[in-house]
Amino acid sequence: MKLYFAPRTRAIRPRWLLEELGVPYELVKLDLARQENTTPAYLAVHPLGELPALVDGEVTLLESLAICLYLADRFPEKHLAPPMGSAERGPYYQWMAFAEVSLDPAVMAFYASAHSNEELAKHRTRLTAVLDFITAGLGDREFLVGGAFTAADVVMASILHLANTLKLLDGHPRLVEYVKRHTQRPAVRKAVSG
Ligand SMILES: N[C@@H](CCC(=O)N[C@@H](CS)C(=O)NCC(=O)O)C(=O)O
Repeated sequence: MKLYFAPRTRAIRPRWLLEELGVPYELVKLDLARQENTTPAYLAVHPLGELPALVDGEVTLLESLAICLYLADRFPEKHLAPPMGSAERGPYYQWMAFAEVSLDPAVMAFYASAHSNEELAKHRTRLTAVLDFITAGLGDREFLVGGAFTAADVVMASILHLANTLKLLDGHPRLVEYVKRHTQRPAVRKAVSG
């Protein structure tokens, strides 16, 4: 299995998950500053020249969320996804999708973009509603789904970590705790190294 990767990108999410799974994989590092993601060789893997991409035998996969869903199911014995058809499978899909489709854009609205005060207030209202929903969903639990760490925590904590770095989690102390707890995992240290 080959993961195309660059530091400080969404490729950290599948790399973190691969480290949690503890399965062998080849890390192919691309230097974005040197535009190694626009070579014909990489464009043959990912036509948009974006990271991450995963190649697993005959399967080439794009989109960090799809790669995380695929990897967690690919190794069911590692228990990083609730069993297919179980009651926890629904909330697992919900949190995976909510993190990517609702939280990520609400955070990215504050990342390196210029907005009028009016736009900023709109983005802030939206982000607060999104963060309130996650806080309520998490309740007093350590993990998003059931009583165990899953790939949903990898995706959610990765995005919340960026939000925390941008100081967007003030007022959501439970989420700050959640990010701190999960980003201290040994797999994260490996995923962000080198
Ligand atoms: N929705 C895609 C987004 C992929 C994406 O935009 N990746 C960025 C890094 S986070 C990238 O490769 N940008 C290319 C560049 O900066 O030149 C995913 O989650 O995989």
